[in-house]
Amino acid sequence: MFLTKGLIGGILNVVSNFDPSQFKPSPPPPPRPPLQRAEAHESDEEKQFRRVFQQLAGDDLEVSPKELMDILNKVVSKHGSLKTDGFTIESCKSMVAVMDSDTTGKLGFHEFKYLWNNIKRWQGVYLKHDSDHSGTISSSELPRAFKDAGFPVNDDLYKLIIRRYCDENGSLDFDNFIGCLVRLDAMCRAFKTLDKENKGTISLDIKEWLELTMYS
Ligand SMILES: [Ca+2]
Ligand SMILES: [Ca+2]
Ligand SMILES: [Ca+2]
Repeated sequence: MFLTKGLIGGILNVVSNFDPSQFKPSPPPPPRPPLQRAEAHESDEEKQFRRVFQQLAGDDLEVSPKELMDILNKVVSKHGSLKTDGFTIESCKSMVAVMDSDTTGKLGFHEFKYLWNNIKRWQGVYLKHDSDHSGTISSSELPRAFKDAGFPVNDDLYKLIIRRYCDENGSLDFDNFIGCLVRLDAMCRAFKTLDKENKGTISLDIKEWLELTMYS
């Protein structure tokens, strides 16, 4: 499941104006002024994100599922508007698995940066579409939120997502919302990688199918 550089580049370009320094767990650095942020060079941003990454990843310079769980739970604990019962180790293992392009079992710098940019973007989508400020995305808020996140999925898939990710009241809390979108995004990218001629169909043998589904 190797990702094409162009695909990642295109997505990173869309979200390149976020400020990674805001995600340093402790102590939080002062936010940079908006003008400076807009004019920052891509290379500076990358350097700055690398410094943050080194702190989060530790000596092995890779983010394990446990490290990812601790980081995300630390971040969401500072956002009262994001309702969540916390990211579980299972959901973090799954996120690492679907993002782990080079199969190291952990997230390296580029894998983590891609995930982090998406989570930041989807956090904005979550807050924007929580119309009733309940702190969760209800099944009626879900279609617009997913469309805004870049995934206009059909009714059958919505029903399936609700069944799999929503609680008994039909609401999606923040960790489930992120877990669902990370998986949806990864599965779409996996499909596109396998659909080399862009035909809209792929052909897998049992070995390829199991490799794709068992590490996800
Ligand atoms: Ca580590
Ligand atoms: Ca990896
Ligand atoms: Ca809501």
